[in-house]
Amino acid sequence: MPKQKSWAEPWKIKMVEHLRMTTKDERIEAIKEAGYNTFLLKSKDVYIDLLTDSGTNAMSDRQWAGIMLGDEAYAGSRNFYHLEKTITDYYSYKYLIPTHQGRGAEHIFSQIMIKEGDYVPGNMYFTTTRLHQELAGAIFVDIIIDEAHDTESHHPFKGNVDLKKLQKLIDKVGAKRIPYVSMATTVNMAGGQPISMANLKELREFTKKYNIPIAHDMTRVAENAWLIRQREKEYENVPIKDIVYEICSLTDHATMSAKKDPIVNIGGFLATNDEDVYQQAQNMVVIYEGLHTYGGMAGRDMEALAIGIVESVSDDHMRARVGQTQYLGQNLLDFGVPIIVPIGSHGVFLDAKKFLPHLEQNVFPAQTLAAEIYIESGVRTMERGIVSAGRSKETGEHYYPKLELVRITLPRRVYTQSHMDVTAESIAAVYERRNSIKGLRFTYEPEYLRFFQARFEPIE
Ligand code: P61
Repeated sequence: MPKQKSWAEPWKIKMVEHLRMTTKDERIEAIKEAGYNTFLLKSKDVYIDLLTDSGTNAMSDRQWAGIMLGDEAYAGSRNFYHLEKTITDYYSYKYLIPTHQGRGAEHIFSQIMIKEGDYVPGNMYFTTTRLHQELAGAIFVDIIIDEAHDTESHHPFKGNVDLKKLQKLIDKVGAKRIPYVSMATTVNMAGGQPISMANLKELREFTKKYNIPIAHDMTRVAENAWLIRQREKEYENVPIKDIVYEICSLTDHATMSAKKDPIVNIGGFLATNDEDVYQQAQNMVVIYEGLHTYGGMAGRDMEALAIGIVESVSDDHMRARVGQTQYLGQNLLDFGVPIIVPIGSHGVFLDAKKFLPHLEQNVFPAQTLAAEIYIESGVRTMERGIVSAGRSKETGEHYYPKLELVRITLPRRVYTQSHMDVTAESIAAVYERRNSIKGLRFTYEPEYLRFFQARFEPIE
Protein backbone atom coordinates (compact mmCIF):
# COMPACT_ATOMS: atom_id res chain seq x y z
CA MET A 1 0.00 0.00 0.00
CA PRO A 2 1.33 3.49 -0.83
CA LYS A 3 1.69 5.83 2.14
CA GLN A 4 -1.45 7.99 2.33
CA LYS A 5 -0.80 11.51 1.05
CA SER A 6 -4.36 12.68 0.37
CA TRP A 7 -5.63 15.87 1.93
CA ALA A 8 -9.29 14.73 1.76
CA GLU A 9 -11.61 16.90 3.80
CA PRO A 10 -12.44 16.03 7.44
CA TRP A 11 -16.13 16.90 6.84
CA LYS A 12 -19.04 16.06 4.56
CA ILE A 13 -21.62 18.28 2.87
CA LYS A 14 -24.98 18.79 4.59
CA MET A 15 -26.52 21.59 2.51
CA VAL A 16 -25.80 22.98 -0.93
CA GLU A 17 -26.21 26.39 -2.56
CA HIS A 18 -27.05 26.38 -6.28
CA LEU A 19 -24.78 28.20 -8.69
CA ARG A 20 -25.85 29.80 -11.95
CA MET A 21 -23.98 28.90 -15.11
CA THR A 22 -23.67 31.76 -17.62
CA THR A 23 -22.76 32.03 -21.31
CA LYS A 24 -19.65 33.81 -22.54
CA ASP A 25 -21.79 36.59 -24.08
CA GLU A 26 -23.50 37.16 -20.72
CA ARG A 27 -20.11 37.36 -19.02
CA ILE A 28 -18.73 39.82 -21.57
CA GLU A 29 -21.71 42.06 -20.86
CA ALA A 30 -21.44 41.62 -17.05
CA ILE A 31 -17.74 42.53 -16.85
CA LYS A 32 -18.26 45.55 -19.10
CA GLU A 33 -21.06 46.74 -16.80
CA ALA A 34 -18.71 46.17 -13.84
CA GLY A 35 -16.10 48.49 -15.38
CA TYR A 36 -13.71 45.52 -15.79
CA ASN A 37 -13.42 45.34 -12.00
CA THR A 38 -14.25 41.93 -10.48
CA PHE A 39 -15.23 43.68 -7.19
CA LEU A 40 -18.13 45.28 -9.08
CA LEU A 41 -19.56 42.05 -10.52
CA LYS A 42 -22.85 40.82 -9.09
CA SER A 43 -22.39 37.49 -7.37
CA LYS A 44 -25.33 36.03 -9.31
CA ASP A 45 -23.17 36.35 -12.44
CA VAL A 46 -20.24 34.43 -10.89
CA TYR A 47 -19.85 30.66 -11.17
CA ILE A 48 -16.83 29.86 -8.95
CA ASP A 49 -16.14 32.77 -6.62
CA LEU A 50 -12.45 32.89 -5.77
CA LEU A 51 -12.34 36.64 -5.16
CA THR A 52 -11.50 36.19 -1.50
CA ASP A 53 -11.44 33.89 1.50
CA SER A 54 -12.81 36.74 3.61
CA GLY A 55 -16.21 36.04 5.13
CA THR A 56 -16.93 33.53 2.35
CA ASN A 57 -16.33 30.41 4.45
CA ALA A 58 -18.80 27.62 5.23
CA MET A 59 -19.56 27.41 8.93
CA SER A 60 -19.90 24.01 10.56
CA ASP A 61 -23.08 22.58 12.10
CA ARG A 62 -21.55 23.39 15.50
CA GLN A 63 -21.04 27.01 14.53
CA TRP A 64 -24.62 27.23 13.28
CA ALA A 65 -25.78 25.72 16.55
CA GLY A 66 -23.75 28.46 18.25
CA ILE A 67 -25.74 31.05 16.28
CA MET A 68 -28.85 29.80 18.12
CA LEU A 69 -27.10 30.42 21.43
CA GLY A 70 -26.74 34.14 20.70
CA ASP A 71 -27.23 36.25 23.81
CA GLU A 72 -28.21 39.59 22.31
CA ALA A 73 -27.99 41.60 25.51
CA TYR A 74 -26.67 45.08 24.84
CA ALA A 75 -24.15 44.74 27.65
CA GLY A 76 -22.27 41.76 29.05
CA SER A 77 -23.44 39.10 26.56
CA ARG A 78 -22.39 35.63 27.65
CA ASN A 79 -21.00 35.06 24.16
CA PHE A 80 -18.51 37.87 24.74
CA TYR A 81 -17.11 36.10 27.81
CA HIS A 82 -16.90 32.83 25.89
CA LEU A 83 -15.02 34.57 23.10
CA GLU A 84 -12.73 36.39 25.54
CA LYS A 85 -11.79 33.13 27.24
CA THR A 86 -11.23 31.37 23.90
CA ILE A 87 -8.91 34.15 22.74
CA THR A 88 -6.85 33.94 25.93
CA ASP A 89 -6.78 30.13 25.84
CA TYR A 90 -5.86 29.77 22.14
CA TYR A 91 -4.08 33.00 21.29
CA SER A 92 -2.62 33.95 24.71
CA TYR A 93 -3.73 37.60 24.67
CA LYS A 94 -5.11 38.99 27.93
CA TYR A 95 -7.54 41.66 26.74
CA LEU A 96 -10.13 41.64 23.98
CA ILE A 97 -11.95 44.40 22.11
CA PRO A 98 -14.39 42.97 19.53
CA THR A 99 -14.85 44.95 16.28
CA HIS A 100 -17.09 44.57 13.24
CA GLN A 101 -14.13 43.27 11.17
CA GLY A 102 -10.36 43.59 10.86
CA ARG A 103 -10.15 47.17 9.69
CA GLY A 104 -12.24 48.31 12.67
CA ALA A 105 -9.47 46.98 14.91
CA GLU A 106 -6.77 48.50 12.68
CA HIS A 107 -8.44 51.89 12.91
CA ILE A 108 -8.60 51.91 16.72
CA PHE A 109 -5.12 50.47 17.16
CA SER A 110 -3.45 52.87 14.69
CA GLN A 111 -5.11 55.89 16.30
CA ILE A 112 -3.94 54.84 19.75
CA MET A 113 -0.36 53.95 18.88
CA ILE A 114 0.72 56.34 16.12
CA LYS A 115 1.76 60.00 16.34
CA GLU A 116 2.10 62.26 13.27
CA GLY A 117 5.50 61.70 11.66
CA ASP A 118 6.02 58.16 13.03
CA TYR A 119 7.29 55.25 10.96
CA VAL A 120 5.71 51.80 10.97
CA PRO A 121 7.92 49.01 9.63
CA GLY A 122 6.22 45.82 8.51
CA ASN A 123 6.62 42.56 6.61
CA MET A 124 5.01 44.01 3.48
CA TYR A 125 2.04 46.36 3.36
CA PHE A 126 -1.57 45.34 3.45
CA THR A 127 -4.05 47.76 1.86
CA THR A 128 -6.33 48.54 4.82
CA THR A 129 -3.56 48.21 7.41
CA ARG A 130 -1.29 50.71 5.67
CA LEU A 131 -4.15 53.12 5.00
CA HIS A 132 -5.06 53.23 8.70
CA GLN A 133 -1.41 53.73 9.61
CA GLU A 134 -1.17 56.59 7.11
CA LEU A 135 -4.45 58.19 8.23
CA ALA A 136 -3.05 58.17 11.78
CA GLY A 137 0.05 60.07 10.51
CA ALA A 138 2.64 57.34 9.93
CA ILE A 139 4.78 56.35 6.98
CA PHE A 140 4.90 52.62 6.29
CA VAL A 141 8.33 51.07 5.66
CA ASP A 142 8.64 47.65 4.04
CA ILE A 143 11.16 45.48 5.92
CA ILE A 144 10.31 42.10 4.43
CA ILE A 145 13.19 40.06 2.95
CA ASP A 146 13.99 40.78 -0.73
CA GLU A 147 12.96 37.26 -1.76
CA ALA A 148 9.33 38.15 -0.99
CA HIS A 149 9.30 40.45 -4.01
CA ASP A 150 10.65 37.75 -6.31
CA THR A 151 7.94 35.41 -7.62
CA GLU A 152 10.51 32.76 -8.58
CA SER A 153 12.49 32.53 -5.34
CA HIS A 154 11.75 29.25 -3.56
CA HIS A 155 12.58 30.69 -0.11
CA PRO A 156 10.35 28.72 2.32
CA PHE A 157 9.67 31.75 4.53
CA LYS A 158 9.11 34.72 2.26
CA GLY A 159 7.22 36.41 5.11
CA ASN A 160 10.43 36.85 7.13
CA VAL A 161 11.58 40.22 8.36
CA ASP A 162 15.01 41.47 7.26
CA LEU A 163 16.51 42.72 10.52
CA LYS A 164 19.13 44.72 8.63
CA LYS A 165 16.35 46.77 7.06
CA LEU A 166 14.84 47.34 10.50
CA GLN A 167 18.23 48.36 11.93
CA LYS A 168 18.68 50.80 9.05
CA LEU A 169 15.34 52.43 9.81
CA ILE A 170 16.16 52.70 13.53
CA ASP A 171 19.53 54.27 12.69
CA LYS A 172 17.84 56.76 10.40
CA VAL A 173 14.80 57.87 12.44
CA GLY A 174 15.45 56.58 15.99
CA ALA A 175 13.50 53.93 17.91
CA LYS A 176 11.29 56.60 19.50
CA ARG A 177 9.69 57.32 16.11
CA ILE A 178 8.72 53.66 15.69
CA PRO A 179 5.58 52.94 17.76
CA TYR A 180 5.57 49.25 16.82
CA VAL A 181 6.60 46.68 14.22
CA SER A 182 3.67 45.44 12.17
CA MET A 183 4.08 41.69 11.68
CA ALA A 184 1.61 39.62 9.67
CA THR A 185 1.07 35.85 9.70
CA THR A 186 0.83 34.92 6.76
CA VAL A 187 1.75 37.74 4.36
CA ASN A 188 -1.24 38.26 2.09
CA MET A 189 0.26 40.54 -0.57
CA ALA A 190 3.37 38.37 -0.89
CA GLY A 191 1.24 35.38 -1.89
CA GLY A 192 0.16 33.95 1.47
CA GLN A 193 3.75 33.39 2.53
CA PRO A 194 4.71 32.49 6.12
CA ILE A 195 7.15 33.96 8.61
CA SER A 196 9.29 31.34 10.37
CA MET A 197 9.31 30.87 14.12
CA ALA A 198 13.08 31.34 14.10
CA ASN A 199 12.74 34.72 12.41
CA LEU A 200 9.96 35.78 14.75
CA LYS A 201 12.08 34.88 17.77
CA GLU A 202 14.98 36.91 16.38
CA LEU A 203 12.63 39.82 15.76
CA ARG A 204 11.42 39.55 19.34
CA GLU A 205 14.96 39.66 20.75
CA PHE A 206 15.90 42.52 18.46
CA THR A 207 12.89 44.71 19.22
CA LYS A 208 13.21 44.10 22.96
CA LYS A 209 16.59 45.85 22.90
CA TYR A 210 14.90 48.97 21.57
CA ASN A 211 11.69 48.60 23.53
CA ILE A 212 9.58 48.45 20.37
CA PRO A 213 6.42 46.33 20.67
CA ILE A 214 5.26 43.87 18.01
CA ALA A 215 1.73 44.21 16.64
CA HIS A 216 0.56 40.98 15.09
CA ASP A 217 -1.83 40.91 12.13
CA MET A 218 -3.08 37.42 13.00
CA THR A 219 -5.66 37.14 10.24
CA ARG A 220 -4.20 33.83 8.98
CA VAL A 221 -2.08 32.73 11.94
CA ALA A 222 -3.23 29.08 11.88
CA GLU A 223 -2.28 28.83 8.19
CA ASN A 224 1.14 30.25 9.03
CA ALA A 225 1.44 27.66 11.81
CA TRP A 226 0.69 24.87 9.34
CA LEU A 227 3.41 26.09 6.99
CA ILE A 228 5.88 26.31 9.91
CA ARG A 229 5.05 22.71 10.65
CA GLN A 230 5.68 21.75 7.01
CA ARG A 231 8.86 23.74 6.55
CA GLU A 232 10.60 24.19 9.93
CA LYS A 233 12.16 20.92 11.05
CA GLU A 234 11.83 21.58 14.78
CA TYR A 235 8.06 21.90 14.47
CA GLU A 236 7.26 18.93 12.24
CA ASN A 237 5.43 17.07 15.00
CA VAL A 238 4.04 20.00 16.97
CA PRO A 239 0.24 20.46 16.84
CA ILE A 240 -0.98 23.63 15.04
CA LYS A 241 -2.71 24.70 18.24
CA ASP A 242 0.61 24.90 20.09
CA ILE A 243 2.41 26.67 17.25
CA VAL A 244 -0.36 29.28 17.06
CA TYR A 245 -0.10 29.87 20.81
CA GLU A 246 3.66 30.24 20.62
CA ILE A 247 3.51 32.74 17.74
CA CYS A 248 1.01 34.89 19.59
CA SER A 249 3.05 34.74 22.81
CA LEU A 250 5.96 36.36 20.99
CA THR A 251 3.92 39.49 20.28
CA ASP A 252 2.30 42.28 22.31
CA HIS A 253 -0.82 43.29 20.42
CA ALA A 254 -2.94 41.77 17.68
CA THR A 255 -5.53 42.75 15.11
CA MET A 256 -7.68 40.05 13.59
CA SER A 257 -10.03 39.84 10.66
CA ALA A 258 -12.06 36.89 11.94
CA LYS A 259 -13.55 36.45 8.45
CA LYS A 260 -10.54 34.33 7.46
CA ASP A 261 -8.81 31.79 9.76
CA PRO A 262 -11.70 31.42 12.26
CA ILE A 263 -14.23 30.54 9.53
CA VAL A 264 -16.98 33.08 10.18
CA ASN A 265 -18.79 35.43 7.82
CA ILE A 266 -18.23 38.63 9.78
CA GLY A 267 -16.23 39.84 12.78
CA GLY A 268 -12.84 40.86 14.07
CA PHE A 269 -11.03 42.05 17.15
CA LEU A 270 -8.17 43.88 18.74
CA ALA A 271 -6.33 41.90 21.42
CA THR A 272 -3.51 43.07 23.64
CA ASN A 273 -1.48 42.31 26.72
CA ASP A 274 -1.05 45.99 27.53
CA GLU A 275 -3.57 47.28 30.05
CA ASP A 276 -3.08 50.89 29.05
CA VAL A 277 -3.71 50.19 25.35
CA TYR A 278 -6.74 48.15 26.37
CA GLN A 279 -8.17 51.06 28.35
CA GLN A 280 -7.68 53.48 25.48
CA ALA A 281 -9.24 50.98 23.07
CA GLN A 282 -12.26 50.58 25.35
CA ASN A 283 -12.66 54.33 25.17
CA MET A 284 -12.49 54.41 21.40
CA VAL A 285 -14.53 51.33 20.58
CA VAL A 286 -17.68 52.95 21.93
CA ILE A 287 -17.26 55.83 19.48
CA TYR A 288 -16.66 53.83 16.31
CA GLU A 289 -17.92 50.25 16.79
CA GLY A 290 -20.21 49.68 19.79
CA LEU A 291 -20.05 48.83 23.49
CA HIS A 292 -16.83 47.07 24.51
CA THR A 293 -18.64 43.75 25.04
CA TYR A 294 -19.85 43.51 21.43
CA GLY A 295 -17.93 46.13 19.39
CA GLY A 296 -19.99 45.74 16.22
CA MET A 297 -20.71 42.03 16.45
CA ALA A 298 -23.99 40.36 17.33
CA GLY A 299 -23.86 37.94 20.27
CA ARG A 300 -24.52 35.02 17.92
CA ASP A 301 -21.57 36.02 15.73
CA MET A 302 -19.25 36.09 18.75
CA GLU A 303 -20.41 32.57 19.63
CA ALA A 304 -19.81 31.25 16.09
CA LEU A 305 -16.38 32.90 16.19
CA ALA A 306 -15.42 31.31 19.51
CA ILE A 307 -16.30 27.89 18.05
CA GLY A 308 -14.57 28.70 14.75
CA ILE A 309 -11.29 29.55 16.50
CA VAL A 310 -11.17 26.06 17.98
CA GLU A 311 -11.97 24.46 14.61
CA SER A 312 -9.36 26.58 12.82
CA VAL A 313 -6.46 25.15 14.82
CA SER A 314 -7.36 21.53 14.05
CA ASP A 315 -4.53 19.76 12.20
CA ASP A 316 -6.99 17.83 10.01
CA HIS A 317 -8.83 20.98 9.00
CA MET A 318 -5.61 22.74 8.07
CA ARG A 319 -4.20 19.77 6.15
CA ALA A 320 -7.27 19.86 3.87
CA ARG A 321 -7.40 23.65 3.71
CA VAL A 322 -3.82 24.14 2.58
CA GLY A 323 -3.88 20.84 0.68
CA GLN A 324 -6.59 22.20 -1.61
CA THR A 325 -4.57 25.35 -2.32
CA GLN A 326 -1.49 23.28 -3.09
CA TYR A 327 -3.56 21.03 -5.37
CA LEU A 328 -4.79 23.99 -7.42
CA GLY A 329 -1.31 25.50 -7.55
CA GLN A 330 0.27 22.26 -8.71
CA ASN A 331 -2.38 21.91 -11.46
CA LEU A 332 -1.50 25.37 -12.73
CA LEU A 333 2.23 24.62 -12.62
CA ASP A 334 1.55 21.45 -14.63
CA PHE A 335 -0.13 23.62 -17.29
CA GLY A 336 2.99 25.82 -17.35
CA VAL A 337 1.14 28.84 -15.94
CA PRO A 338 3.46 31.28 -14.06
CA ILE A 339 2.54 31.46 -10.37
CA ILE A 340 4.27 32.51 -7.15
CA VAL A 341 6.32 29.73 -5.61
CA PRO A 342 6.32 28.25 -3.06
CA ILE A 343 2.52 27.91 -3.19
CA GLY A 344 1.03 29.76 -0.20
CA SER A 345 -1.87 28.93 2.06
CA HIS A 346 -5.00 30.93 1.22
CA GLY A 347 -4.64 31.17 -2.51
CA VAL A 348 -2.60 30.75 -5.64
CA PHE A 349 -1.15 33.93 -7.11
CA LEU A 350 -0.64 34.32 -10.87
CA ASP A 351 2.40 36.31 -11.95
CA ALA A 352 0.73 38.73 -14.37
CA LYS A 353 4.03 40.24 -15.53
CA LYS A 354 5.09 36.83 -16.79
CA PHE A 355 1.61 35.84 -17.97
CA LEU A 356 1.21 39.02 -20.06
CA PRO A 357 4.80 40.18 -20.68
CA HIS A 358 3.70 42.38 -23.59
CA LEU A 359 1.70 44.69 -21.26
CA GLU A 360 3.36 47.59 -19.39
CA GLN A 361 2.45 47.85 -15.71
CA ASN A 362 0.59 51.14 -16.33
CA VAL A 363 -2.04 49.36 -18.42
CA PHE A 364 -2.83 47.12 -15.44
CA PRO A 365 -1.90 43.57 -16.50
CA ALA A 366 -3.32 41.89 -13.37
CA GLN A 367 -6.60 43.83 -13.57
CA THR A 368 -6.85 42.83 -17.23
CA LEU A 369 -6.08 39.20 -16.49
CA ALA A 370 -8.72 38.94 -13.73
CA ALA A 371 -11.31 40.28 -16.19
CA GLU A 372 -10.22 37.79 -18.87
CA ILE A 373 -10.43 34.83 -16.48
CA TYR A 374 -13.97 35.85 -15.60
CA ILE A 375 -14.93 36.10 -19.27
CA GLU A 376 -13.41 32.68 -19.96
CA SER A 377 -15.31 30.69 -17.37
CA GLY A 378 -17.16 32.76 -14.75
CA VAL A 379 -14.35 32.26 -12.21
CA ARG A 380 -13.89 35.43 -10.15
CA THR A 381 -10.39 36.36 -8.95
CA MET A 382 -8.78 39.56 -7.62
CA GLU A 383 -6.14 42.03 -8.84
CA ARG A 384 -3.19 42.41 -6.45
CA GLY A 385 -0.82 44.69 -8.30
CA ILE A 386 -0.49 48.34 -9.22
CA VAL A 387 -4.21 49.08 -8.81
CA SER A 388 -4.23 47.61 -5.28
CA ALA A 389 -0.98 49.40 -4.38
CA GLY A 390 -2.55 52.84 -4.97
CA ARG A 391 -0.66 56.12 -4.93
CA SER A 392 2.13 57.37 -2.67
CA LYS A 393 0.91 59.63 0.13
CA GLU A 394 3.99 61.81 -0.42
CA THR A 395 4.25 62.14 -4.22
CA GLY A 396 0.74 61.30 -5.45
CA GLU A 397 2.30 58.97 -8.06
CA HIS A 398 1.25 55.33 -8.57
CA TYR A 399 3.26 52.92 -6.46
CA TYR A 400 4.84 50.47 -8.92
CA PRO A 401 4.98 47.24 -6.87
CA LYS A 402 7.36 44.53 -8.08
CA LEU A 403 4.56 42.03 -7.65
CA GLU A 404 1.81 42.31 -10.24
CA LEU A 405 -0.49 39.46 -9.29
CA VAL A 406 -3.90 37.92 -9.70
CA ARG A 407 -5.03 36.17 -6.54
CA ILE A 408 -7.10 33.01 -6.84
CA THR A 409 -8.37 32.74 -3.29
CA LEU A 410 -9.97 29.70 -1.74
CA PRO A 411 -12.85 30.10 0.70
CA ARG A 412 -12.67 27.52 3.51
CA ARG A 413 -14.80 24.36 3.18
CA VAL A 414 -16.76 25.71 0.19
CA TYR A 415 -15.53 24.32 -3.15
CA THR A 416 -14.63 20.82 -4.32
CA GLN A 417 -11.66 19.35 -6.12
CA SER A 418 -13.67 19.48 -9.39
CA HIS A 419 -14.12 23.22 -8.94
CA MET A 420 -10.34 23.45 -8.68
CA ASP A 421 -9.94 21.44 -11.88
CA VAL A 422 -12.33 23.71 -13.79
CA THR A 423 -10.50 26.75 -12.44
CA ALA A 424 -7.08 25.48 -13.49
CA GLU A 425 -8.32 24.46 -16.95
CA SER A 426 -9.96 27.81 -17.61
CA ILE A 427 -6.85 29.74 -16.56
CA ALA A 428 -4.78 27.49 -18.82
CA ALA A 429 -7.17 28.37 -21.68
CA VAL A 430 -6.58 32.10 -21.06
CA TYR A 431 -2.84 31.40 -20.99
CA GLU A 432 -3.09 29.86 -24.46
CA ARG A 433 -4.64 33.02 -25.93
CA ARG A 434 -2.53 35.41 -23.84
CA ASN A 435 -0.85 37.15 -26.80
CA SER A 436 -4.13 38.64 -28.01
CA ILE A 437 -4.95 40.25 -24.65
CA LYS A 438 -4.80 44.07 -24.41
CA GLY A 439 -4.69 46.34 -21.34
CA LEU A 440 -7.08 48.71 -19.57
CA ARG A 441 -7.26 52.38 -18.64
CA PHE A 442 -9.02 54.09 -15.70
CA THR A 443 -12.39 55.75 -16.28
CA TYR A 444 -12.93 56.34 -12.54
CA GLU A 445 -10.37 56.31 -9.72
CA PRO A 446 -11.55 56.65 -6.08
CA GLU A 447 -9.27 58.36 -3.53
CA TYR A 448 -9.07 55.57 -0.94
CA LEU A 449 -8.58 51.82 -1.54
CA ARG A 450 -9.21 52.52 -5.20
CA PHE A 451 -9.19 48.87 -6.30
CA PHE A 452 -12.59 48.22 -4.66
CA GLN A 453 -14.60 50.67 -6.78
CA ALA A 454 -12.39 51.76 -9.69
CA ARG A 455 -13.75 51.47 -13.23
CA PHE A 456 -11.84 50.79 -16.44
CA GLU A 457 -12.24 50.49 -20.18
CA PRO A 458 -10.26 48.39 -22.65
CA ILE A 459 -7.44 49.98 -24.65
CA GLU A 460 -8.09 49.22 -28.31
C1 P61 B 1 -8.85 39.70 1.65
F1 P61 B 1 -8.91 43.39 -1.62
N1 P61 B 1 -8.40 40.78 3.70
O1 P61 B 1 -7.72 39.16 1.74
P1 P61 B 1 -11.25 43.13 7.08
N2 P61 B 1 -5.28 42.11 7.35
C2 P61 B 1 -5.18 41.14 6.43
C3 P61 B 1 -6.24 40.90 5.57
O2 P61 B 1 -6.13 39.93 4.67
C4 P61 B 1 -7.43 41.69 5.68
C5 P61 B 1 -7.48 42.69 6.69
C6 P61 B 1 -6.40 42.87 7.49
C7 P61 B 1 -9.25 40.63 2.70
C8 P61 B 1 -10.48 41.49 2.49
C9 P61 B 1 -10.02 42.66 1.70
O3 P61 B 1 -7.52 45.24 -0.32
C10 P61 B 1 -8.46 44.50 0.33
O4 P61 B 1 -11.97 42.17 7.97
C11 P61 B 1 -3.93 40.34 6.34
O5 P61 B 1 -11.46 42.88 5.62
O6 P61 B 1 -11.53 44.54 7.45
C12 P61 B 1 -8.50 41.53 4.78
O7 P61 B 1 -9.71 42.85 7.40
C13 P61 B 1 -8.68 43.57 6.84
C14 P61 B 1 -9.86 42.54 0.34
C15 P61 B 1 -9.45 43.74 2.35
C16 P61 B 1 -9.10 43.47 -0.33
C17 P61 B 1 -8.71 44.69 1.66
O8 P61 B 1 -9.64 39.44 0.73
